[in-house]
Amino acid sequence: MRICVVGLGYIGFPTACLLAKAGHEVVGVDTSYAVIEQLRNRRVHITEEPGLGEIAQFVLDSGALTVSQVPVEADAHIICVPTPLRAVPSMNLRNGPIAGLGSDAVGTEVAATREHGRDAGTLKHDVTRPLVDLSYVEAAVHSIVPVLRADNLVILESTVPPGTTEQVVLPILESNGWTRDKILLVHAPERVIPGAILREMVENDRIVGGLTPEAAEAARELYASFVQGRILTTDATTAEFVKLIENTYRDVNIALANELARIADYLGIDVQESISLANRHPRVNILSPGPGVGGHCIPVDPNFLIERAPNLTRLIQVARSENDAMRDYVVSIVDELSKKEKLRRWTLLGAAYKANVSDERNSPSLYIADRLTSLGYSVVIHDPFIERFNRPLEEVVTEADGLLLLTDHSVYRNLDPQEIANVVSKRFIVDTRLSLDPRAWASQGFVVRRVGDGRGAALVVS
Ligand code: SAJ
Repeated sequence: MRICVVGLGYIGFPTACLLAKAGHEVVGVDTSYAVIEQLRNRRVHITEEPGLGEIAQFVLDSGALTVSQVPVEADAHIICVPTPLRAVPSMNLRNGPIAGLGSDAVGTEVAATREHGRDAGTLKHDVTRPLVDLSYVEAAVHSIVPVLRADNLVILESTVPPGTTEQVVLPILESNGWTRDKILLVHAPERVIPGAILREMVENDRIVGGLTPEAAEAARELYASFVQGRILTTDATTAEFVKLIENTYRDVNIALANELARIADYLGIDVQESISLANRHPRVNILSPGPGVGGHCIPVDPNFLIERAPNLTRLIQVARSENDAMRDYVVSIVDELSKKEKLRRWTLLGAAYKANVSDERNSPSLYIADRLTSLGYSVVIHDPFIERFNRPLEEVVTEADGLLLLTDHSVYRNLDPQEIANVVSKRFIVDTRLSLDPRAWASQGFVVRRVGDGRGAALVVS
């Protein structure tokens, strides 16, 4: 089959590579001249996903994957472009749970701009623009129109609000003469986790939602060429909804863990121990607390549901607020400790939104750094995965009054507290991920504050 993959980002590029490896003739399309040039020169632009470099090199060298800045004629077109929010609404509990998406927003189109600094957390909206930015999807659909042929398969993989395939994509095709009986239109959401994209793309079950059963069946056959998991067919709007509820489920579950962390602090117990004991129950699986939820998916996708059904998403909105509020909770812990112990210089360990990736989109770390700076602290950020924060660790901790662990990169878990103790100015460490061994650090004279461990405000071993 000849397949055109539109959008060569974290989803489109691995998809194109796997399809090419499975024997298809694949043309990868991206509007970025830089990406296309790099790939034409056989240099892979996504470097950190395990296994991707090797497969990409193989399919580029063999010619199974070629690239182009514009779509070409093909049997199938797969659209994998971003669907960002115009800004991530920051729903701070202090501002009320719905912050700009309240009942007066029902039936209106809402857009958001997040304020920075002290007032971050309020959501200002411009009622003339939708919150979700579908312009990349629309542009991608328009871009394939000139090369469409009868019975082409058109698959939208981008995460979108329920109804988008039928109410946004189809009308663009219809206005160019491609009705649903002439084209096979499908939504097949990507569901892979950054850090294990390639493995999950092959092993995970796949949801395929067709505008017609024939369309779903055609897409099922295409994915079967590289997917080992089950391929389950449904209608397009259900597939859109399923993708959103998966990420919403995770957001709500993390919000519960974060709330439990604050309760545990208040009650003087250890949330980590409590969650791990509760999870021994066969039907309980609580996730882990942390400094908040980042990335381009989980803090974003629940808003697609909130926007469509503002009055029916109270729990989802409160969960978003809880997770955002966690960042301020961390700031208040650092501020309180600093005032008590006269600490001024903080080194933040980790800027990426989660362990062992270089992605800093919506990372709680950056918000926390911003807030601490605005409170007058001197802040240094370290992250071995992000070039501008990748300085020798010894250099960034030297003369720090306190260390704040925000991302649980493996390298931090393996730090030697004794070595760090020799270079810091004062020995204080706040662990927001509950990933360090508190006794090892305390034995080197550190005062250890674990967020969610209320057994004594801080652990000190003399
Ligand atoms: N986090 C916690 N506690 C946890 C788990 C995660 O605080 O117990 C935080 C992380 O630190 C991070 C954020 O949540 O800041 C999101 O990380 P993640 O690993 O939960 O998810 P993503 O955003 O990397 O990928 C998610 C995945 N969705 C689900 O697991 C339901 C992935 O499968 C999706 O394909 C991806 O979103 C996406 O593209 O939508």
